[in-house]
Amino acid sequence: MKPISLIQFLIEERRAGHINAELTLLIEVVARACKRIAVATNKGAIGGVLGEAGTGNIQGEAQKKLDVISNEILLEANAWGGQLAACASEEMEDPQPIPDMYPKGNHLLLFDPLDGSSNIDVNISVGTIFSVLRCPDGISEPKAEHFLQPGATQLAAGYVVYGPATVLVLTFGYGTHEFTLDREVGSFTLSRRGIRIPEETAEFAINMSNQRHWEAPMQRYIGELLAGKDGPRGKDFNMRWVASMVADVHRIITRGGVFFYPLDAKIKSKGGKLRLMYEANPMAWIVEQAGGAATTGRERILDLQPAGLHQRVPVFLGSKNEVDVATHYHLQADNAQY
Ligand code: AFP
Repeated sequence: MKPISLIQFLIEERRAGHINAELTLLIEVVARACKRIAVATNKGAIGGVLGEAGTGNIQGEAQKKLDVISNEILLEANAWGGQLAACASEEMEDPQPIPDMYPKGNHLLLFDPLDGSSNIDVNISVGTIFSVLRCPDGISEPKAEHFLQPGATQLAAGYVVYGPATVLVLTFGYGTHEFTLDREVGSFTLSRRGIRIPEETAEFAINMSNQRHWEAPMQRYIGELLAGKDGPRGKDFNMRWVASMVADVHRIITRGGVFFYPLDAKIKSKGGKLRLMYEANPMAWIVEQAGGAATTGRERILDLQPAGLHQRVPVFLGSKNEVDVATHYHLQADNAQY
């Protein structure tokens, strides 16, 4: 079968009325920027891109050099692209306006420029996560409040994994699709169309070192998985944890599984670990469009009304049946019907 390039796929989606011309170009610009980030990450130590940048971000985290480089690549590419009214990043406190010298568009772009950056120096897969929203009508200088739209209103969501292969996964609300970077040609090529996540799974991902801090329903749920076939679930479960959400989610998109970053006593005051606008929302939509589910343990993530640009939430996502069981245990504990 003749390979289908990303631009060909986007033009097909446009002809099908799933996306418009502006969104087609915007995704092309983001994909091109991610190709440049792939080149930078692949260089590793010989590119001088490893290690700390010596600066901190709005999350109070020490920035890695590649956090800063990836952020700048995405900002620069999208400044002149012409499709955006503004963008927002995990690495910046406030939204970034489009410089006046460039034409503006009516889209808002949010991104985590390099997810899993604590894994960079040890050469484990990292990635970029992005989400596209519509800029509210009549708003020429978008502020943070204009980005606070529920995940269900996203126009596009995607991530790129910089691993053994560089892979882009994308949704516009018409299924979830995967593209692999053909380094010889320099373009993303469709490698899987209409991905489906199996509803059943025997593989879970969670940072077990936080177990003592978890809520009781999470202790119960994971306890039952660990009890295996002799326990109430009657089957054995295996565990994986990469500590790069993009890599853990890509494994689930590829072979099923369930991923948790629950609320725990350590992060309760922050509302969770993962960021709603540029981690949870895009990943939730990608997973749902592939037949999976995504909740906070109590609510569907895509229905949440965001309260802040850098808001954190608990995340349960992946194979539907396991997300349902874990969510049911939390609501049961809260005496609410799921
Ligand atoms: P960094 O980007 O700071 O490495 O954080 C990665 C992340 O946001 C997400 O990708 C992982 O799932 C999660 O944090 C890992 O958290 P732990 O370090 O607590 O395992």
